[in-house]
Amino acid sequence: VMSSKPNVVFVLGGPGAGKGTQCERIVKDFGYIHLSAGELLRAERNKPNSEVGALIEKHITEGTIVPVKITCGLLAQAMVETMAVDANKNNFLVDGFPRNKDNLDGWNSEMGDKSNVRFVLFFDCDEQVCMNRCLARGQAGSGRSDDNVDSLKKRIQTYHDSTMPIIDYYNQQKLVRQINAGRPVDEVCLVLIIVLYTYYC
Ligand code: UP5
Ligand code: MG
Repeated sequence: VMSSKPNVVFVLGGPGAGKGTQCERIVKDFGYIHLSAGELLRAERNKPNSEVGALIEKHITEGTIVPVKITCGLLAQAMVETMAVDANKNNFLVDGFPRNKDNLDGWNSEMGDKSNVRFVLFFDCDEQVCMNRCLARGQAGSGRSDDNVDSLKKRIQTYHDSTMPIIDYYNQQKLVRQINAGRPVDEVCLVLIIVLYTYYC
């Protein structure tokens, strides 16, 4: 049972925009818990007895989006477990979600009343830069089954067709904080810190 509602910051941007890298950099100083939807899905897929592991892996390699019931369930479970250990850990960076209308609707119906979505960080990055970063990561041995040209083309297409409309939706609600993510890691991080200070101070 949640003692108080979790505060949620959604982190969106194309594949390889640097969502995970930047989230890891700010967790400590801003007291966030980082939940990557993609990481939670990969962990579920890796469980030997998962009933949805094969389904998840198919979506990951095809660059398509896992049904919200699965993803939202994993996110909600992670938040409940975190807050059960320490009720003060109630500020979450939810990285890589919601990615499409199904995700958004599912979140709103399951979590709308049980969480406070504070704002959305949008890491804006040229798609060729995104592609090159993920390919380099694959070549360096990431082991990710979607760090190859075929999967990346599909991931970028899905991002265009399905995720950009979600960013537009939050933008209309004035909830989006946009960050130029094409710069080196340290520079992006500095801009991010300024954006967060502007919000919290
Ligand atoms: N790097 C990072 N920042 C850099 C910078 N400024 N300059 C130079 N290099 C930089 O970074 C990617 C790579 O780039 C790394 O090697 C990094 O060192 C370097 P990372 O921080 O990992 O970027 P990120 O945006 O997190 O990229 P990721 O590949 O994780 O993005 P995706 O959004 O594609 O992946 P995710 O894990 O979120 O999802 C994978 C799949 O899971 C999806 O395609 C989908 O099939 C499924 N999924 C769902 O179905 N539903 C969900 O809700 C979430 C995922
Ligand atoms: Mg990531």
